[in-house]
Amino acid sequence: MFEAILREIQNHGTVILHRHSRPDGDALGSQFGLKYILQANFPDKTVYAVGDDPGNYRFIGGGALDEIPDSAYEGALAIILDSGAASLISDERYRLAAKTARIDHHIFTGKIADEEVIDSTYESCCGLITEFAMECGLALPAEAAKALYTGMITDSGRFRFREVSGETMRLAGLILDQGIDTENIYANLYLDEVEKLRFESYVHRKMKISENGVLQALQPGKTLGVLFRNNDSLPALCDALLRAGIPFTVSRKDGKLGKNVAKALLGLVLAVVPTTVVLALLWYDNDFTNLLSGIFNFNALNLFSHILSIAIGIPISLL
Ligand SMILES: [Mn+2]
Repeated sequence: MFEAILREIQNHGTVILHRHSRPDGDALGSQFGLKYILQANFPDKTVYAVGDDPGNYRFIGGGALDEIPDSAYEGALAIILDSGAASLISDERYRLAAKTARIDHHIFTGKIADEEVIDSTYESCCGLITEFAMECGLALPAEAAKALYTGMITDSGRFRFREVSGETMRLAGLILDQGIDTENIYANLYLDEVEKLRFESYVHRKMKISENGVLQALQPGKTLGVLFRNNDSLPALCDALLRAGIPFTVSRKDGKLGKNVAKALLGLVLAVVPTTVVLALLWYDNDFTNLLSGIFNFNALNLFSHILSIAIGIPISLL
């Protein structure tokens, strides 16, 4: 299924590899896996891997993304990996390339590149890249195997997801045959999961079992909001909740709106009560009006407008 893409690779001196922004293990694994495969099998070609910061997955490919000028795209082939939509692709300069190709395992929603291999039966894009190497009879260097295996692990939830098929494991088996240090990969992957541990401990502390043995819902309050704001591991956190069997909703506002409404109401009460008292006195008691006019040198109308603006201003400023 990769004949057309292989032909394009053979026909171009420069190949530039793109993947989706905010990359996960599969995006970087397929990008660097393919980079090392191409470098090992086509030593005369220039191969670049471009895109935004690899974040926690820096260990894949040593985090060494290439900084290239626009001119590098002249006459080049750009290959887009693990990207289901054009808007997700990191570095939109792939459009400058003479020819584009895409290899992806997301559900097809529209053509992006000139040549495409899209197969959503593959659990990871790394699985597709492994298939590409096998089908085209290309050598699979150990560093490529390591990158590809990492993507297979992360996109399959460490091979735990229901969708993991015999094919997933056969491809993983081919990768393992290249002699990679899986312990090192797992050690790197678990490094970024401190936030997840913290979250899980929060869930364990908060969860309650009802009389009927039903796990009660956790109220996602401030703690959840803080965790979500401070890290990118939303999928991991949801995964932890799902595994704990806890129903949940995610709100961006953390109930902030409710708090503001309460504050405004309080302000209104604080402002309206004294205002009403003063206005009532002004209305019914001429002595009071004269007294205030004497002290502040205000006439009643002036004073009334001042009090009114304060009464309206306080609740508005609290909103
Ligand atoms: Mn993927």
